Amino acid sequence: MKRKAIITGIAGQDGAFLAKLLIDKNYEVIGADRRRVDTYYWRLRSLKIIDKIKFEYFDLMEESVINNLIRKHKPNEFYNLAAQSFVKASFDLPILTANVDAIGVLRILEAIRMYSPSTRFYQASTSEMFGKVQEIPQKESTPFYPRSPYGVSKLFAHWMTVNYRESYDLFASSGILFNHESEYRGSEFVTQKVVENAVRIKNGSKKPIELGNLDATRDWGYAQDYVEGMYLMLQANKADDYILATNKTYSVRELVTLTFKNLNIEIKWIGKGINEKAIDKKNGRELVVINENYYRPAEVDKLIGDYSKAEKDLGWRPKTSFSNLISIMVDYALEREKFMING
Ligand code: NAP
Ligand code: G4F
Repeated sequence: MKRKAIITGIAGQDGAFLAKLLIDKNYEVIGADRRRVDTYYWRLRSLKIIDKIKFEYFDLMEESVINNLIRKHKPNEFYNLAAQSFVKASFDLPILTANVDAIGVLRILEAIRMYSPSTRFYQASTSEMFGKVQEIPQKESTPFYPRSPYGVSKLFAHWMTVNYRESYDLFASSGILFNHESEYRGSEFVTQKVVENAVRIKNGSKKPIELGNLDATRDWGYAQDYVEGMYLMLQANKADDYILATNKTYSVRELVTLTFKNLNIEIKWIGKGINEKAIDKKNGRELVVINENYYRPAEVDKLIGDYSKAEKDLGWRPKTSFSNLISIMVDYALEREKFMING
């Protein structure tokens, strides 16, 4: 018998990589999502797995759909990757974010408890829950201090996952994942925004990249490595919470410098605060300027994760360095731009 897994958010970055991993392991994969548009599935198409997935309509706001989905399939594993995942947007959409990212997860846990208590559940928790960090590096035992409606909502979902594990003996694990990026990252996140716009500049665009806080530092890994960790969490002997991270951190400024270096453009930083900018060392052209609209009402300044528990219990460790990650993203963006220009 094939094992069956439901993946919510299957059309997103992690959903696509996880679906590929499970299909390669001969799982029956049910993709739970809320649209039926060709362009929506570009990641699944690019990975050549779209024909191997069965799709079901799903929205984290829609309780009856969640109940029916779990009652119908009673999957071996349920990976909840769906979320309003953009931190900046959560300041403008706090109620929607809480409804989707917090209560939505409770809807799934309740459905599993009622209709399929042997289903193993994975919750996509986040380093954003550490927010104003109380310890460096952050471990599973580090106290949380979220700094955005997104972080607060995810923290509710995290504790609900722990609570259902302890109260009802569900196999419910929470993966506290630090930032992970890839060629499939959404364009609103800073790595992809920098990579795509730097490639356009390389190809002749005169428009400088507008960014917010350059001082924020993130522990950036490669998404393909991280979905392996999700899978391992649900194969373990017992459910638990695990950090997946690289234990290295870089600033947004360093991200920009490295991206342009990959495109053979050497940059120089000049000015301070909102007047800081990056210029091309060769000709003085402006490449990056600050736009205050990209600042957040409250910021998470320094994220760096300790993944030693995942390494010890699951045998997981990150395989891709930050510089390899940026090379992968730049190469893919260059190819895509070529395709867009030449057809
Ligand atoms: P992503 O690319 O933004 O994918 C999120 C998916 O969730 C999208 O397919 C989105 O569909 C779907 N979604 C949004 N609202 C929904 C709703 N109400 N009902 C059903 N589906 C909905 O995110 P990702 O980077 O793959 O991240 C996967 C998960 O890990 C998310 O929960 C995220 O919060 C969490 N996480 C990510 C990172 C990271 O660095 N990538 C780190 C820690 C945790 P639409 O396109 O229709 O909106
Ligand atoms: O790329 P970001 O938008 O990612 P952020 O906020 O760290 O959230 C991502 O990682 C979380 C894990 O920690 C996930 F839970 C979440 O779902 C998402 O995947 O921003 C990274 C940093 C921030 O400090 C931001 O202020 O980059 C800074 N930044 C500076 N200028 C910018 C920009 N971020 C964006 N998106 N756009 C800018 O122009």
